[in-house]
Amino acid sequence: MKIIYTKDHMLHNPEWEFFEGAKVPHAEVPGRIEVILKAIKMQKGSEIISPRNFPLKFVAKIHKKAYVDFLKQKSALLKKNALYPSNFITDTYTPVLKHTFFAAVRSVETALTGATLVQKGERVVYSLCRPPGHHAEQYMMGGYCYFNNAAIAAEYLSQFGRVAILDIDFHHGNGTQHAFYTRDDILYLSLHADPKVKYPYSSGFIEETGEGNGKGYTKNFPLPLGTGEKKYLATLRQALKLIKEFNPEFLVVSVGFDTYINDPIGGFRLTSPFYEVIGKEINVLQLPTLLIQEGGYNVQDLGKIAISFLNGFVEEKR
Ligand code: Q9C
Ligand code: ZN
Repeated sequence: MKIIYTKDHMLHNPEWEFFEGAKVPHAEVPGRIEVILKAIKMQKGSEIISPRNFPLKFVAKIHKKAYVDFLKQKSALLKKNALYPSNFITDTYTPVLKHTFFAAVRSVETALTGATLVQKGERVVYSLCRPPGHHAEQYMMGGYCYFNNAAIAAEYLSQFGRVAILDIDFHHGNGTQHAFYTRDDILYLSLHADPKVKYPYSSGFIEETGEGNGKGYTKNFPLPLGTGEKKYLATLRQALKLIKEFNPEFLVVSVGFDTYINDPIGGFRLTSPFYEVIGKEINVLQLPTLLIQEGGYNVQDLGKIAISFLNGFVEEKR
């Protein structure tokens, strides 16, 4: 499998976030991607590719220019300390640092490089994006996300055919949902923790199903805290059935490993071997598939979780 990766993500290195009034160590750390990369390198059969450069016009398809310019200027102004701007930001978890803009652009390029390979006929590509993207709105950063990598990749692929997005991060992908809320050529399906109790709180409810032309092309599957593998699998199968019916040209998966039983900020009960089951279920569709890294914060276990997930996409020899 082709893996898209750049060490440039490490330049974005937030130390703290503010959670319910307390200053706590930041969960979205460079080690997350480094651990996954290390585990992949220990396996045979993967090819690590650096992302190439893309013009900012691809970012501008999803994000407002004023926001893109703001992030660029703020990043450039900073020396060492992190900043929580009072504008263009949804929460207190998503600081701007000196290299945040650069790292966020490279993360988008990691997704877009994967998208071009899938478009050219690669069956499955894994883009090791960091910072993550699915909470980023057209004019706002939030939830550790700055630019919406999955939405930008899906928008790119939609030039060539219909796209389904399956979001299996623990949190609802509010930014991705909103990017395509009125469109019928991009299906957005998300399995996530009940937003009544978990981030992003304000969206991801079952009643949100799209608007205008997009009516029926968004579907949310909120799940209670403590959800285990049996219920998760049954729900995943419902989502996959809808993707099959939609019959897309491409599949983009927002991959979060914060559904893991020992994730420090999650609340589901999935074990590492179960990620292979998830991978296998998705792979049954046999669609040109772009895997985009989103969350997952148990740095110690991310390597084995990712390998388990990728094993689901390995074709059995017959
Ligand atoms: N200190 C993604 O998984 N709330 N973002 C965390 C814990 C914010 C998660 C509070 C969660 C955002 C991409
Ligand atoms: Zn998440």
